Amino acid sequence: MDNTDLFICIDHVGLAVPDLDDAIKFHTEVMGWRVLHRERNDEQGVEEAMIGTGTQGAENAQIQLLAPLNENSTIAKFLVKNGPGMQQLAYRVHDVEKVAEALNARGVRTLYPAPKIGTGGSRINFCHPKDTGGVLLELVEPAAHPAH
Ligand code: MC0
Repeated sequence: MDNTDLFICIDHVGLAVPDLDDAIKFHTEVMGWRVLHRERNDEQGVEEAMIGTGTQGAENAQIQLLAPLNENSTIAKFLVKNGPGMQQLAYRVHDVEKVAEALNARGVRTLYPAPKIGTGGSRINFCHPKDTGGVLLELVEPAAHPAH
């Protein structure tokens, strides 16, 4: 299996931010992007917004702004340790279980035994940053009919 069987494209780059509204203000008013989607994910402990132009092709990567919902959130811990900045790189995949299995067989640990729910009803897992050269790599299988 080569990587074209595993990955479709870069889905998004996730940025840890202390305050979602402040970050949206910067990325829209200063950088000129638009908010494409916003949601709260209690299981992941985040309030998030997807940022982009809205006119791109479906395979153009978006920017994901991730703010912590509470101090136990992985994003809160990341902010304490590193400050605001790039927290994750997300690869879009056809089949998250198949990709996790293939990567596990190549010695890359995934964080969850089964996929969890991510942005817009997607199915997600993560590769441990210690196995990927220091990058928290998310695997995203988009929902067939994304939730808005
Ligand atoms: C931790 N490390 C990282 C890292 N987080 N390295 C690169 N990028 C990151 N984001 C490194 C630390 O520097 C440390 O290395 C080692 O990993 C252990 O870190 P820790 O500070 O002790 O933290 P842990 O072990 O408690 O948690 C790290 C872990 C966690 C990756 C397991 O962040 C996690 O479960 N992440 C996946 C879930 C997530 O990120 N959810 C928020 C986004 P040293 O060398 O110091 O030992 S939700 C999302 O993304 C959803 C909504 C979506 O897109 O659909």
